[in-house]
Amino acid sequence: MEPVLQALRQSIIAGKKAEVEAGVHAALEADLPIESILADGLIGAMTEVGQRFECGDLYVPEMLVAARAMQAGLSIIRPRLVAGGVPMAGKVLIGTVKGDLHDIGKNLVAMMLEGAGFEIVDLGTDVSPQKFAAAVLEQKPHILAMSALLTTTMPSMQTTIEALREAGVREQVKVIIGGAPITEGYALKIGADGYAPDASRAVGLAQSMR
Ligand code: B1M
Repeated sequence: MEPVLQALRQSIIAGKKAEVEAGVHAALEADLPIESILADGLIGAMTEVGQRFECGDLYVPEMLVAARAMQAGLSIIRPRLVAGGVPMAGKVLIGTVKGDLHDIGKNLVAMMLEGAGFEIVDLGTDVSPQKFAAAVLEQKPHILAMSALLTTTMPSMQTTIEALREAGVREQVKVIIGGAPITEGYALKIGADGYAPDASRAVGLAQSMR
């Protein structure tokens, strides 16, 4: 890996926001591909943070500081991720499910979809099934995209699909899901219309639903 990306990773893991911002600018000035800055630098750092957390080498506060530093880096490349989209590919309502505060992956998916020309309505994190259903009624999106990062919160995706049925709007919207613990099999099991393992494949999936 390029030394500039190695350094960027270390700055994220150490939670040094100013260093991360400088590192992203340095990577852009070195003309490194945006995909590599994202995958090897930013996302790679969060994978390492997760591994260190599992080993007991890092704790929640450090994980939070690393996440903030990562988001600062992400916001610098945001204009490049969202540039050049064809407007109005469709409307996507997106959110992280109830009880779940992880939003980096969800934000990335939203940015990439926006870059592909989708109009985004972001409900944020900790979104209850009732709130998702009410927003589908009100916003009339083509697609509802849900994110979950915890095995304990993923069942809320199924509850949300049930809430859509109860509100009589299940047939009006395609439901797509993703997040680290989610699989294709889980999507099938709960009656979602599709699953994407990462942000770029979420774009392809959303495009295939229009
Ligand atoms: Co949390 N956390 N966390 N955490 N955290 C994980 C998820 C964990 C795997 C860490 C670990 O143990 N290795 C673990 C979950 C274990 C499990 O459920 N099996 C965990 C835990 C346990 C917890 C707490 C319970 C810790 C505690 O308090 N004891 C707690 C829960 C809080 C809550 O939500 N109620 C907690 C808290 C936090 C922080 C707040 C400190 C922070 C989040 C900050 C934030 O998001 N603003 C945090 C972080 C940073 C992580 C890790 C380290 C990194 C997550 C991340 O941002 N990854 C994570 C470990 C890991 O995932 N390796 C971990 C980068 C991001 C780009 O990837 O989100 O996977 P990801 O998104 C990808 C794909 O999944 C996909 O595309 C994205 C881009 O390619 N995708 C979609 C995501 N959503 C999609 C939706 C789609 C399609 C694709 O729709 C169609």
